[in-house]
Amino acid sequence: MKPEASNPNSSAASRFDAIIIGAGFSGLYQLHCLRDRLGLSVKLVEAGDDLGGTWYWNRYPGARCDSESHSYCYFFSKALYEEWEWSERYPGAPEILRYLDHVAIKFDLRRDIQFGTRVRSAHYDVADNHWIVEAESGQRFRATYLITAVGCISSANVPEIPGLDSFKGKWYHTGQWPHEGVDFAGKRVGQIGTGSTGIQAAPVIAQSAKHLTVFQRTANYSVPARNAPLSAEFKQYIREHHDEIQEVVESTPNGHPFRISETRVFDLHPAERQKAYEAAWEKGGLQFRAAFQDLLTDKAANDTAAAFLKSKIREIVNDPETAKSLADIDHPYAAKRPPIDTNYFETFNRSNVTLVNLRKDPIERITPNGIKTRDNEYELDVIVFATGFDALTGTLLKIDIRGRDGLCLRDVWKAGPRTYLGLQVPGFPNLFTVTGPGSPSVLCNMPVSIEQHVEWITECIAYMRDNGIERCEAAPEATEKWVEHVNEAANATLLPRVRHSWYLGANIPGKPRVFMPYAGGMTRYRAICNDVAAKGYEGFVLTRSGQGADAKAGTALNDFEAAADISTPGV
Ligand code: NA7
Repeated sequence: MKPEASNPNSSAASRFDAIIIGAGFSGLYQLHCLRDRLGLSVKLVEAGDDLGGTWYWNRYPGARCDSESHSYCYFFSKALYEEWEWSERYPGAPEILRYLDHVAIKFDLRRDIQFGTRVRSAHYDVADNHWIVEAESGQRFRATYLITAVGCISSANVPEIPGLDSFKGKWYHTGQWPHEGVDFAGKRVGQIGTGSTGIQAAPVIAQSAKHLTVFQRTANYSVPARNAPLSAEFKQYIREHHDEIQEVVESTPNGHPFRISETRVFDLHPAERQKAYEAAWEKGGLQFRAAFQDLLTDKAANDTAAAFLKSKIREIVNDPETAKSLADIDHPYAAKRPPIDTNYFETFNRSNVTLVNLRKDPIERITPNGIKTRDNEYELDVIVFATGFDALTGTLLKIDIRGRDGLCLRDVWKAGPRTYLGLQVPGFPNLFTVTGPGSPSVLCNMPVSIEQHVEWITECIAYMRDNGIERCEAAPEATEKWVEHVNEAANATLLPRVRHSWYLGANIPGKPRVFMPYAGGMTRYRAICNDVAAKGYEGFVLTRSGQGADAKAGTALNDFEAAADISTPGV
């Protein structure tokens, strides 16, 4: 179908087969699949002025991906995989943007993307079986299928600390970083937050700031990333081993290009275990987690990793009080997102860096001149909020999404997100969510999760069109069962035990505490999704033109239980 002409000033809706929201990894591939494989008319709308998704916004100092570059990319095109050359073990934000630009050029994607278009609402019109998507500008689009590709960590969280308005200096959130950069030379900088972002940013900010004060609420583990330029041999290995690397990322639970050891912590004597941890520390990055199979399922096993990592902090950091605060970690290793770093703990040995332990001396307010804690006052020129995101649901719920019978997604998810496979929500026909809550998403190397979701959605839409199906909607029973399974998978790990985790929504005041990502592992999840599709989209209500619902809601229910052998870790 040919789209109607799109006039940004017209309130009449432009019609397409599909609207995609978001031009990051998900949206770009979804556009390619729907337009070039299925031949649909597609419009992709994006709030930013260019593509990149999370990498468009997150341009803070030190912004770098924690997945290794040869796995942080698309696998669907072998030619693309082989022609692109990564320069370092982990790709920095600018290199990822260059990669996505290359993808957009190679597949001629930009012509169907409208930038600078933030979606305000998406309402389902039952009579017409169309979604009406409205931008903040008032421009409207109509489409049969609506695919949200809005990212999991795209809604910046600036905490409500009293007095921010009175601050005379400048402040920035890492997730909304000015594209022209920030000059810290001669500045007294305060950084709030020590998650993955803060741990990347602090060492870089410290190099140019006059003084950096890091405000730490929850101490965090970190493993050296051991980033380095890729050798010519490794680049050649990447070029020549697309299939093998793809096989590994698609058959490991978290989508990374290395396998998790099958050894359990207590299979080894303490001295051998120490050697294994030392070797994993030397390898660096997220590979540390792969040292043992049971780190995320057995607390006693995890305690040994925690003790090792805390001892490393004490070894690296010279000042005993600072080391004590940095190593005072209250949660199991990797039960929150495990950061990796380049000289994070070493940064606290610099004479221009100070750590403030907010557990002992909490922030009271921001003043015109800086930050006032209970016992001290810190004079600052710049405040950097590395305070994370309203993750997984925040961006979706900012859009006024209404389904059948006026159902509002904000109401439906009041007590926490409920989805079928993280892909659909009952009451919202033909609305598909790429890496939505209830799918592995942030527990997996994102592009691997994304490719699986986008391909599944594409095949589902192809099936609908081949079979004269107008509407596809998650069935309530299948959704209930899936939510139960998501909880069961989470409870088989240590992850839900961390009370201050953003996986649980705990970083956002008032957000319901629900474990949002699927912790059963990408491999298991992929098998479940394939099985659902092979059985004619079990658990979805499919409606043919002029007919009633072809519901297959009941039949999938036992299958999760069969797939749900969660005795092997999924994270
Ligand atoms: P995170 O992991 O949510 O980290 C945010 C940090 O900010 C964390 O240390 C928080 O402490 C801290 N924080 C949040 N609010 C406050 C307030 N009000 N006061 C003091 N400290 C606060 O976000 P990141 O951006 O680091 O990482 C998100 C993902 O991006 C990451 O997993 C990667 O996938 C990329 P808390 O732990 O809540 O006590």
